[in-house]
Amino acid sequence: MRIGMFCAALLALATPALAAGTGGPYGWVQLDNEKFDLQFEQISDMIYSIVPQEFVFGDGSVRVAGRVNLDPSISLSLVFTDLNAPTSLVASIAAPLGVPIGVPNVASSALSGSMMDATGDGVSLAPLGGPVLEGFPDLSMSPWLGVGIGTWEGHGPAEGGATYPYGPYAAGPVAGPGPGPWNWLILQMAFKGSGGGDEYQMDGLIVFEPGRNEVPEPGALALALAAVVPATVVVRRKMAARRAM
Ligand SMILES: [Ca+2]
Repeated sequence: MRIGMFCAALLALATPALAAGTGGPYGWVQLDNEKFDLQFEQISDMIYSIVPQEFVFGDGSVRVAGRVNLDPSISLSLVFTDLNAPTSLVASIAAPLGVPIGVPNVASSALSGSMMDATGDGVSLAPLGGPVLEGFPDLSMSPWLGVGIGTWEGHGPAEGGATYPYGPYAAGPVAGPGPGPWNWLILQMAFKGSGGGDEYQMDGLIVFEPGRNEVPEPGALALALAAVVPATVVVRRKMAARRAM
């Protein structure tokens, strides 16, 4: 029941943009009912970067960075400032696979971040009915890759500016879905903030590995995780520069 409700919610949020495919990866970030498309820059045959930029919404702002490997994996780093009332954020990135993936296959995920309580009245991060981060192998957003991670976390009143870690969470490697062949990898991150200027810094990663009978070594996930860091550093540097101004 709960899974069904979550899928329905994801479909309602995700279907319009994901219906409009192009040759490369594409994606968007949405706050409540307001949405912006992400921009991508091709680095090599299989690698794209998510162009680091800031989107200013009526109820907050989101800075993004990240990387898409059509081989495939997707990393997304974002910083979300939630102004006014609590706001729902959904970010979705779809990558066409360089080579379709059948079975067997394996999937992994990782998610970590932090949350800052702007005014000291408490801060929370709430999933929108399912995991904060999940991957999908098809534009229909079904099935899941089975590596959904990220749960509710919150903290009560404290000093304004108090910052707390979120996670870290990780899942996999696990056997991914069949039968395929799958032609897409989709990363979706979705959660609700606590408003009032509270700020969320999130790093998410989804890895989908084709054609292996054995799950990859944990070290492979660690290496992939390391690729997330530079994107985050870019965002943090930009934020630091802005604050210094
Ligand atoms: Ca707060």
